Amino acid sequence: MEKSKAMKRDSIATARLLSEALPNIQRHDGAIIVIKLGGHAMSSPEAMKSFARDMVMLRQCNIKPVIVHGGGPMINSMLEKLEIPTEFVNGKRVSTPETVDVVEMVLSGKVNKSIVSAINGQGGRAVGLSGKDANLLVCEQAAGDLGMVGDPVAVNAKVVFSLIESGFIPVIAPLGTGKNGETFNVNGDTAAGAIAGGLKANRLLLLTDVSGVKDADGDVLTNLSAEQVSDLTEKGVISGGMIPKTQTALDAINDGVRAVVIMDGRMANACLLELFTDYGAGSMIRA
Ligand code: X2W
Repeated sequence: MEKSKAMKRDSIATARLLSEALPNIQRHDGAIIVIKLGGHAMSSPEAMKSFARDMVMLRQCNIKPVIVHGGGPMINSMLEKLEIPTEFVNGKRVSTPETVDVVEMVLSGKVNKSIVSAINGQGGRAVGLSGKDANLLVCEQAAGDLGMVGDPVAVNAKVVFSLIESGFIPVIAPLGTGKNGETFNVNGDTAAGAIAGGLKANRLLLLTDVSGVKDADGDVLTNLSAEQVSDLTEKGVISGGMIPKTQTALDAINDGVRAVVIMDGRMANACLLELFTDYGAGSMIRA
């Protein structure tokens, strides 16, 4: 008896919650949302399951998620097993041809397919591909002595549009193709920004392991203009590992993405919180 009363209370609260989400669901109707899922945000099977459920929920509400993933920690552990040393310069992995082989094996093989399986396990229809498929992400060698690290120079988004239009959820590994057929290792944030720009996405969500862009007192700044981001970077308030993320955001906005959100992907239902509630999550950057 007591149990059924509690269940009734919970169900009434759930129904109210769903009803309250309607204006936000309508606001994003038909929107293309690019989501960067970093390797750190894939820490446990539970986190993956919850993320996958959120993606299926978005698609069910006629919002079109496009996932670009990382997998840095998984690449590290495979390189360690194979006793191949690795180092990062300014957040990018110095990549010999041997390293790129391992990166492709880990990202396109294991990581990409585990995200696809997680989404399909929740009733979604995900299709995995990499930036090499249909020349989605054409790259040039990045400046500096980084080896086979690529900077995107062109995005051929047609394959992604056709998957979206057929009702699929594209899951993209951050590899790129060179003009002479080379394989490039692309930083996951950079790839997500370029793809969001190529799709003219309504929003880019960068799921990270920090709560957002912080001011000098350490408080999260919830709304920022591109100009404020440049200003805070000049003043040194935005620094270190946040710079590649804010730079990705500025580049994406410059390419026509409407808004970029830098947020903590470790929070349960982070994407739903951002898109379906008035509270939102993390730091939103707009033109
Ligand atoms: C990255 C690609 C994976 C990635 C790497 O080799 O680690 C470069 O650094 P996270 O999990 O998003 O960090 N590529 C050039 O970005 O993974």
